[in-house]
Amino acid sequence: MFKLYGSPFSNYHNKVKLALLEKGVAFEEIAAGPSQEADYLVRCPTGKVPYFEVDGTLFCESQAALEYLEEVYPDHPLLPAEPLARARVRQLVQMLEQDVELVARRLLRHALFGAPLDEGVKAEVATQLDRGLAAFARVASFSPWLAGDRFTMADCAAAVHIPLVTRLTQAVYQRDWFADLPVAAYLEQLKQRPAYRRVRDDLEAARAARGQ
Ligand SMILES: N[C@@H](CCC(=O)N[C@@H](CS)C(=O)NCC(=O)O)C(=O)O
Repeated sequence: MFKLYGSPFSNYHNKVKLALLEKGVAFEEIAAGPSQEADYLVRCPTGKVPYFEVDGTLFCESQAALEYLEEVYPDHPLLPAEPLARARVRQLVQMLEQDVELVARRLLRHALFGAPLDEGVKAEVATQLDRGLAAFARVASFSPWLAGDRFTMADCAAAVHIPLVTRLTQAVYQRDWFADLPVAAYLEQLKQRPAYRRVRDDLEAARAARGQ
């Protein structure tokens, strides 16, 4: 049984959960971390969420989990069959995470928890988002899915990262960096998928339980 440790508040946790649900893989979801405590770091070396356990072996990094799931559970594929098409899906995931999500993440403590935000950081993030989103827009097809006519692991990433990036940037700049992309229709189409609805419903329930 695949064990998913983390929290429905984590977009990276939800990316893996969405892939598990899309593929129909049985899994156990266990509340955990993040933490820099020594006993947590033994289980998850980054101290982040999510992390995973398969037959007693622990590992972390959401993309490693998606690749593992794809190899072990080839049914309901989240990668195309053809190697170059696979490379283009992986390119989308990496660009979205490295050049968009990780950049916007620098706003998170301010946008969600009211921590101070340095004006220099604010300006730097805006510049990097302009570049990151422009690059992403050059390769994302939205026809109707990110990499074409099949739902892929790039959509597992986009489904959870786009709403967070939108939330963070709206809070800090009152600007929608996705305005030139068909993101509203894309998110609407995601809602037709039971796996995505389950991930969203679990997040809403967790927020309600916290009074958010
Ligand atoms: N590259 C990691 C990123 C995981 C990540 O950033 N998780 C966040 C929550 S969404 C976290 O645990 N943050 C706490 C921290 O950075 O200490 C992955 O793909 O799993």
